[in-house]
Parts: sequence; structure tokens; C-alpha cells
Amino acid sequence: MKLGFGLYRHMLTDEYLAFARQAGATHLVVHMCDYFNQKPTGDDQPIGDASGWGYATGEFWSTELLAGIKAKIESHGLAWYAIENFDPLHWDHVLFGGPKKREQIELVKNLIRNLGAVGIPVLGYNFSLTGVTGRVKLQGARGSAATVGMDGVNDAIRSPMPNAMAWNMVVDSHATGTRAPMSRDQLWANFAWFLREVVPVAEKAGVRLALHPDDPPLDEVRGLPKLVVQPYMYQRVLDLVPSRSNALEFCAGTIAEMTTGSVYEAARRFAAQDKIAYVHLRNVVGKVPHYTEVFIDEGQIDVKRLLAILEDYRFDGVVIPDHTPQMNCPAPWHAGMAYAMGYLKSALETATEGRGMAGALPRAD
Ligand SMILES: [Mn+2]
Repeated sequence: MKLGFGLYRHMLTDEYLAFARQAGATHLVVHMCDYFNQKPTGDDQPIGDASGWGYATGEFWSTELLAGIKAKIESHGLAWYAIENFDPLHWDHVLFGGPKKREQIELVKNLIRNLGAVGIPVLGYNFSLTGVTGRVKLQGARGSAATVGMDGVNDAIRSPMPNAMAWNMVVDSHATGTRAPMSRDQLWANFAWFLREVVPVAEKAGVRLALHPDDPPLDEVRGLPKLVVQPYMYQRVLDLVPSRSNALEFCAGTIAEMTTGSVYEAARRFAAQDKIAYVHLRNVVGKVPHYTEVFIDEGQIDVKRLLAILEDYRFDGVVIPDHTPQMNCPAPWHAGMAYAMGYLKSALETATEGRGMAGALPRAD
């Protein structure tokens, strides 16, 4: 198991990369669609949340662009493990089953081929119509640290989804009206079509696609269904197109917020199948629609127990801290992330020393 940070593209400066290495990361997950020219620092935005970041650029991620970023990352002694999330402009018609879905799926296939060509082994994605809509800012972590969570079903969750938007971004500023209702079956049909189109391409490119659960894991947001909102639904994803390239971005925080199941049971089940490509690890208190994201050592997830389970199944991918509360100091994001990384590094050492002690059966391999 390896440790990494998830960084937005605008953060890929020498300073952030040196910080990542100094804090103990060996790998990076890069969230590419952040419209970096509109956001000077990452200090006031939790990792993984692109809401309010402006309009998508529509830029295509060429092999030249990716190779340049990769060289810079590697010059700091780090490895580029994954890209996280498509730009909504690359595939909004795929998500919604719109008229341009065939055109867009070819773009998505090219992106996957480009990852393979450049040697980025994983593409994390979120097959989500409405993204992280509904979270609120809270002072709910230890010492009143600034964080995010949900405080019941609010107006943002109830408000209809505009046609102008996909995920949590504007994709067509000229569009008017609201999205037509979609059944849960239709959403799964759109997803199945996507998987059947792209998994063979990913297999050929040597890339693993890794699905994030639909965060926050409510059944419905903005009048539209959400895909994976209980742990068992991940199995349906895997069974749709069985392949090493059809894998999971195991977000422990989102799974712990789900109203059924257990994050440990889910880790065992999917690690035993070798289906976890990488792990988002943050701690939380509560379940949807009432939860708060907290520091890595204070929530309902026993992080050491979870890492011990993953280690027992010889999980060999990357763990990143996901979001973290921000600390009151001149560098709130850095302090929160360095704290989480230090804790994870120590917990991982303990898990590695205790391999075989968490009660997991050895994986058949
Ligand atoms: Mn996550």
C-alpha cells in the first residue's frame, strides 16, 4: 500500500510538489478539471470539490500535456498514479444520455488511450449527475475547525437541476430550463452503456477505471437519482462488466456516510476481489443526511482497523487523505493535509507490521 495526495492541477507547482514529498507522499492523484486560472490557492477549498470553480474549459488532455505534467511530478520524486474525474464537458451527454453521447464517448476513449500511452495507470471517475451538491460548511471538527458536511436535506438538494449544469458545474451557460426526470433504471442503463463502451479500451490501454461512490450518498439529489449510494451497489458495478479495468475508487468517508453496511465489510469484500484501485480516506461523524467531515483520528472510522484489513488483503494501490478539516494557521490546507498524512503514515507502518492480524483470509492469487 502506498500513500499519496490528491492535488488539483493548479497546485502542481514546485512548492506544492515539494510539500507533498516532504509530508511523506510517494504518489499523486491529480484532479485535472479545476480551471486553475480562477483559483490561486487550494487553501479555502477541500480537495475533491470543484463547485464554484467556474466554467469548464473544454480543453482536451493530450498526450503532450499529460507527459509534461508527468515529467514535472517525477522531477520531485513522485509518481503520477491517477487522474481523478473527467471534465464534465467531456462527457455530460454520456451521463445524461444526451444526443452527443456517441461523439463524447469517443473523446473519453481517446482520453483513456492517452493515459495508457503516457503511463498513468488509473482513471478515477464519478458517474454522478449532480456531484456533491448539498454539502454545507461547518465548524464541526475538533477545536471548531472549518470543515464540510450535511445538515439535513436543504434547498440546494431540493432545487431542480438546471439544463445548464452537469455534475456540479455549468456546461452550457446558454441552456435554460431544468433537467427532465430520470429513473434509477435509466441511470444504470446509461452507466452500463458507458462501461461496455470504455472497458475494452481501458483493457487495451492498460488503464484501470475506478468509480467513486455518488457523494453525498443520498438516493436522489435535485430531482435526479444517484448511482452507488449503498456499499452493495458497488458489486453491481463490478458484475456489469467483469474486468481488471473495471475497478473502484474506494471512498471510505462516503461509504461510512451510507445508511447501510459497514466500511470494514465493504473493504474486505472488494479488496478480496482485488477491485480497489485506490482509496480516499477521510473520517466522518454521522450518516446522510446528517454528517460532518472531521480529522482523520476523530470520526467513526477506525482508520487503523481499515488499513489493517486492506493490508491483509495485500492491497497494493494508493491511499490519499481525500478532504481534511482546515487548521487555524497561515496555511490551513497544508496543515490539515500534513496532519492527515503523518497519521496515515504511522497507521500504515503499524498495519504492515501486523499483517495477518486483522482476521482477513489471504487472497487467492
Ligand atoms: Mn472521496
